[in-house]
Amino acid sequence: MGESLVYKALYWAIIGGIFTGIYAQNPVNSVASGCALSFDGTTNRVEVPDANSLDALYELTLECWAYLSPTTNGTEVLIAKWAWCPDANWANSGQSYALLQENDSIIFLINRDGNYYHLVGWLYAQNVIPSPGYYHIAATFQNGNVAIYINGIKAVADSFVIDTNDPASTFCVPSGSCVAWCRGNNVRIMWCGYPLWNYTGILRVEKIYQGREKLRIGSNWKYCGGSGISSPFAGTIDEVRIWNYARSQTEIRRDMCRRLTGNEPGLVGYWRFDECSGNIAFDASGNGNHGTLY
Ligand SMILES: [Ca+2]
Repeated sequence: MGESLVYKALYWAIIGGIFTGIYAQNPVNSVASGCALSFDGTTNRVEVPDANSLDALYELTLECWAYLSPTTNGTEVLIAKWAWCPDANWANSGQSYALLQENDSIIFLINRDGNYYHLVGWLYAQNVIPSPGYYHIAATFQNGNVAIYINGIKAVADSFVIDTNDPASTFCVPSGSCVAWCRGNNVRIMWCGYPLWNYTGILRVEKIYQGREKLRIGSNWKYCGGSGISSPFAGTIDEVRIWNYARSQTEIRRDMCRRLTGNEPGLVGYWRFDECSGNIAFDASGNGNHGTLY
């Protein structure tokens, strides 16, 4: 899509006081949120260059506010450091972590090995977007223990450890070159290009690949058959925060309805989207992870 300054100016949506509704539910330090970013579901996205500060290894928390509707156009990306398909040079790409929406579900992905779907843990929080509205979404990872919080309440918690010999585990996705083992409806570990259906033992995604892919908000990038947008988000996103440790529910609830100073320990990326114009989303964490709007 061609872009113009006018287009970029219109790209910002003024959303005053979006935390008001949640305030009644979670009365903790609520403040007006300033501006938010409105994504068109086609090409809009924020791209942040890869940086060591955005690499997680054993712990991570992703957070944002978003206006979500229970019906999506397939999978839509909230936050992703992820390329669906390998490019010509894996050194500049890879899959690390992603937070997605798919209809009324939120999905948290961690890739242990970085290459195309090589041992990816999926955590599903299902039926958590019952109606259109603003939601606070948080996902935490700690040595394979994972959780998703909706509006500060833990919606699902599990681990990316599946014992294929456990009767509770099932071989669940025999599709194409990608296969997966599942435990219940909430956890899946997937591998592409490997006969996982023959695997017996323990599958474990206990750490995160430190890839060289950009961080993107509102889309990830695909290299399948060339460059292009994959899984673009339609809706509004605000207050994106990335932490280098797994935050507790207490911490998530304490801070979800207030502006951070940016100096909080472990905060490695913090985008308030309060510039309200222009094409740069500044990182308020002090790590210089500024994003560009497209
Ligand atoms: Ca904001």
